[in-house]
Amino acid sequence: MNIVTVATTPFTDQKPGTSGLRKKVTVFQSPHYLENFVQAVFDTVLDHAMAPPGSTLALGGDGRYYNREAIQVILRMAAANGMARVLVGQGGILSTPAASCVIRKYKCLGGIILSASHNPGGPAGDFGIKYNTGNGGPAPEKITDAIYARSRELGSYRIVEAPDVPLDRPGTHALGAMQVEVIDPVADYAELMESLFDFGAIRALLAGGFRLCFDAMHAVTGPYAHEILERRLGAPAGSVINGVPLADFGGGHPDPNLTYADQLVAIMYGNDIANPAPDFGAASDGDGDRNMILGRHFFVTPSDSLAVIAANATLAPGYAQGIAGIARSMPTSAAADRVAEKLGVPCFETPTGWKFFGNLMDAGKVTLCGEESFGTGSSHVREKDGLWAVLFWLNILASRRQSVEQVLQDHWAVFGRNVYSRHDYEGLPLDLANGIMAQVKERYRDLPGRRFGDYTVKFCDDFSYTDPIDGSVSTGQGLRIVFEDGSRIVFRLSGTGTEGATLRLYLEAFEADPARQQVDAQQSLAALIAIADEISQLKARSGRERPTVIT
Ligand code: VG1
Ligand code: CO
Repeated sequence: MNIVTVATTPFTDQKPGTSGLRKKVTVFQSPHYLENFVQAVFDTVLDHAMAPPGSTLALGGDGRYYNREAIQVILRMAAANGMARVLVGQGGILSTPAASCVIRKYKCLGGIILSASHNPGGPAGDFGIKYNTGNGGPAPEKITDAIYARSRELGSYRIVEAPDVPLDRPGTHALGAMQVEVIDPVADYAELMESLFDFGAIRALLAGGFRLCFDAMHAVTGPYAHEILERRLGAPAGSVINGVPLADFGGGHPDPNLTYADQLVAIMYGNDIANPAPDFGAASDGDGDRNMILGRHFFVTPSDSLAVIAANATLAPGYAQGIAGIARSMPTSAAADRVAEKLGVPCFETPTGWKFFGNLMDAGKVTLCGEESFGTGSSHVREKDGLWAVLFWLNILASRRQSVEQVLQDHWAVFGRNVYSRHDYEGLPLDLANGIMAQVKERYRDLPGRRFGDYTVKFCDDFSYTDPIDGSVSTGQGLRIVFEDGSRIVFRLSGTGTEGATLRLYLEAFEADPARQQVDAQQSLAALIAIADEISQLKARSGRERPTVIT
């Protein structure tokens, strides 16, 4: 088979963000764009050489528009770069956590995951690509920086000339000297889930009339949820909605939050006496790594979800021995810290993005990790894992025999409540967003010690992190304003968007008084919201009356 070396010129914008390289589909479709980035990945991880003999790569994506075309290109380039074998999900599909599972189980050199996660898809939507290392986790900054550097000097890429590999049925195919194994994308993952959770107890819960609704949002988790929730656990057919993956997610925004998962929210907050809302609701995102947990008429913030899972971890067989520690991203609330303290295990605070958890999990320092952005996971893989979180919750509910709301009330009664919310201002002009961040930083000089009503500023900083395992330092990870009582305001610019800038405002206040724990979060946080606006002048400067999304 013919290996061709194609001359190319570098693109200057192939810097991976919070989670891989994300651009408009049209950008990825422009000549050489995808190929350049893939060659930069191979050059970096293979150190500009060919793959070592016997190397296996895992490959799959969330099925969004351009997934199939990109898979074929990557297969041809993998063959040309000396890969011995590629494990590719049937139809080119692998959820992000399933890809992580496959990389680990089959001891792959690494994996390439095609996804722009929660970003919309379709011809006018977004596409994304990221590299995961042999531990199954997203490449750390050291590697993504090297990929970016390589992309800026690239003069050519290697690809074989060959027809498309048939991907719609499991089987093995030769592509030059490389073997392509088309694998069932669900089987390995489902088996791993059965090893962690008490499927018998969950089956009994569901058989007893407990009703659930899982919204796959026409994204990748449809087949996983049908197999695990309906087939293996016996939830009635129809418990999984929007379960057919579509290349454009049915025109929706596959982000499991109260705004975009509106169909599920309507079901869970329904008031029809003849047809009461289900006991449990959940949704997942484009690539299956995020989760939203709902009870009947009740929303669980992702920060609380992490804390509840930690506090109840030993109820699940896979965690019966207890947890080694917890890690959370900086903007995530400190609810998990309180649980860690009670359990006597360490809690780490990392920058935003799952890639910062990998070293801690590899070193055995933490078992559970979480982000406020609907991400929860554990060391069973090295990605956040949407269905895993859903199963953990079902396991907890099956053991405790309480409603979701009761579980939270009990939790807050013991640990207090970290009232939390995130306000996103999407699609701001880049200069404007940078200007607002600069303005906040400028205020740093006179903020410490200043009083705003009941709140006095204790300190403010630009969060930076030194990885306790490899000593690498990440700076500029979010502007924190922390008050004497531990309440916080954080400003941060998103690193996953493809249009303008998204400014995220994170708000957290601690409420120890059970009588006031029931108050709506936006009400409890009203004073902090006003302080954030006073400091940043966000509303006046952006001309926006309210955030695009509140979670
Ligand atoms: C967002 C979230 C972050 C998450 C990242 C990837 O990043 O805030 O917590 O790790 O998305 O999630 P940013 O930079 O836009 O705030 V996923 O499910 O899109 O891979
Ligand atoms: Co995702």
